[in-house]
Amino acid sequence: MKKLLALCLTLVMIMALATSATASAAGSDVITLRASHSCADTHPYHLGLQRFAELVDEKTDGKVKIDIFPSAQLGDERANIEDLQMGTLDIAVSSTGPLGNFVEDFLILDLPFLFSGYDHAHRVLDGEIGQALIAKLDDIGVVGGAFWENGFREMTNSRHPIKSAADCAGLKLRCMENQVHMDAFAALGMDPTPMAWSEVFTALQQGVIDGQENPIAVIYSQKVYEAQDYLAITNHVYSPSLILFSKPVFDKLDADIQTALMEAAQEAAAYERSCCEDGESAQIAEMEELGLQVTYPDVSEFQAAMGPVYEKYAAQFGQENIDAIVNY
Ligand code: EAX
Repeated sequence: MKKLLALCLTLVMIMALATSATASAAGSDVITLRASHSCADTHPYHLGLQRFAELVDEKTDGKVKIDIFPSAQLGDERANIEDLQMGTLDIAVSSTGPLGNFVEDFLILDLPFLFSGYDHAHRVLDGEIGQALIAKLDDIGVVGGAFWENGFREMTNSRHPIKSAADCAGLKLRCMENQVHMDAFAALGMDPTPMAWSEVFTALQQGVIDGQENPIAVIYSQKVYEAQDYLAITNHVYSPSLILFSKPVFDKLDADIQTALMEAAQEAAAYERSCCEDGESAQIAEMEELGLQVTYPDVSEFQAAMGPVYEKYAAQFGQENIDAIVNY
């Protein structure tokens, strides 16, 4: 039995080494790192990774190449994080939504209406509050490169237009695997249904769920409007993303390559964020042209419904930590 266990462990290690950071044919000295994300190859995650790859190529004089795999080809966000921990995936760009399942402190970022706008979110995440969270990733076998962006999340559905918070009641809404989001949507009388992103479009088409919520760049690039009739601009949660490295892989790289990866991750952040923000208005207008009915409900009603959520999470995170973000 012990021999069998030893053999299995050996096989796992060989697979991890073989499937992760790949030094190509002997003598070429080129290291190829595989990068995964769950969105379309026109989404800012992909554009940001392309910019990241260019910067890494420049900073390493061509010694490190980045192979990008979009559309959850290498797994959804939660699975990607697990693979980074094991060293079977080198790099992933993920929203912070699933991260709360690995580092509970990240859940504070998911509180509805916590951030007043993009500038506020960037100040917090790029300042000591965000950087302290990134440092905690080391404990779970992941190296945080930099906060990138997913964006402010909006609601789509196919039952009826959302013109007020009351219109949310009864809607079966797909959400990320994130307890704060589930509590927030339940507070609006919705039926929050956690589901991996790659399964959502089919579930919408089949009517298994009534709607979903995501930033405009995701709704647009994934053509969610082809499976939905209504879009409500609620900005109910600001969703950060992160470019993440596998710690088992990262720690094996030379110091100069580690520095190049971290610098490229940080330098690509501004570009990736602009790709999320700059296109929003035009993308909303184009989707409206394509038949999506867009509403702009009074979000103060949504905020008022979040009282119990803030009460619950003030006890968990500490009111002083919530205030520190709100007032940053
Ligand atoms: O990270 O799962 C989600 O709704 C995420 O926002 C999406 O995959 C982009």
